[in-house]
Amino acid sequence: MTEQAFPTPELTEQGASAADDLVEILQGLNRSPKALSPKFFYDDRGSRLFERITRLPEYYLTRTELDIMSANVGEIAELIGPQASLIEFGSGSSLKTRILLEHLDRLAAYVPVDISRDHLVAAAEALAAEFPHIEVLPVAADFTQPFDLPQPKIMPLRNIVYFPGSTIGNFSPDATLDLLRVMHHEAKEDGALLIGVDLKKDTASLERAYNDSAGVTAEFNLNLLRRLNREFDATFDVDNFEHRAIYRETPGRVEMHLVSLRAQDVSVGGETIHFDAGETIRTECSHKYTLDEFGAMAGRAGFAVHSVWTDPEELFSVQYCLRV
Ligand code: SAH
Ligand code: AVI
Repeated sequence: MTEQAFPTPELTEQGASAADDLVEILQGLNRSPKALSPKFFYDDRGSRLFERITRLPEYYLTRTELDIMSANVGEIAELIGPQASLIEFGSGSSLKTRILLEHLDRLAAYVPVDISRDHLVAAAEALAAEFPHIEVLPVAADFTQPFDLPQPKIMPLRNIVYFPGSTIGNFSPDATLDLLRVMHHEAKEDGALLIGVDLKKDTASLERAYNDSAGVTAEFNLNLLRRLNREFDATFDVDNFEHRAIYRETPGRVEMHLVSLRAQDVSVGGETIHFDAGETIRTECSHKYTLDEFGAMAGRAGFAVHSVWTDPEELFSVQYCLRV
């Protein structure tokens, strides 16, 4: 095969403005109970902290999904077939994607979509250097908002939407359905979705995964306040808050909170926000599924689960879903 070297990846940028972000942040902090979208975790430092989380002994998700991908990539590549365009939502450092890029037959293009702009650019440049024969077309966008996909130079035979990491778990049931419908649309006719979904399990394992002994998840959570100080003119004293992660069996999700350790007033973008002692900001929900629950959700969005791969302990699943 002739190796074609593509130029340095050109970024397509479609992010919300800082002013829009501030409006959303203030809405979340004025709500009762207070809540912020987990998408605000991912500034450059947040993305780097997440990378450290993925290597923690307690955080079984990443290594289990990597093992599932490595064990089954031959079958996955067969199902995807030749000359597909691989569109990844929330690509981060594209770690798991490398397994696919090594095995997929004549990929038309790889389109990583992520809100963490600088981290995305660095990951896309590294991938383009490692895989010079694959066109890498990074898109910096909030994938919950409408965004356009760039046109690859090689016409894809089909679109494969890739959504690893169980990032789908970070959305409420309604938002999950909306997002799966966006993916259904982007997969187009004959397309498919390849998705990583974390599975329900005992409370102790789940709470350990989100309360690691080295305190990296706590710092990831608290970095949200540091980010608000850096970028949104906020005055959080980070020492006045602590990380909490608990699993709620109903509805089946790990919740991460930042707990105010005292009554305090904090200024954010010029507005005063009051915290009672013990009051929390919910910063993330990480929903866990049974295979049946996810299958039903995918079905409501117009997908049929074609193949499911899990690890021997059934901690995590990778699912290949066809458009119906
Ligand atoms: N796919 C990687 C990273 C998962 S971390 C893995 O499996 O390890 C979640 C990723 O989704 C981060 O890179 C974060 O920046 C991105 N992300 C979170 N919310 C997003 C949103 N609304 N729009 C675009 N990217 C988002
Ligand atoms: C990206 N997402 C799926 C991670 C999760 O497990 O919900 C983010 C994370 N939060 C704490 N640790 C990791």
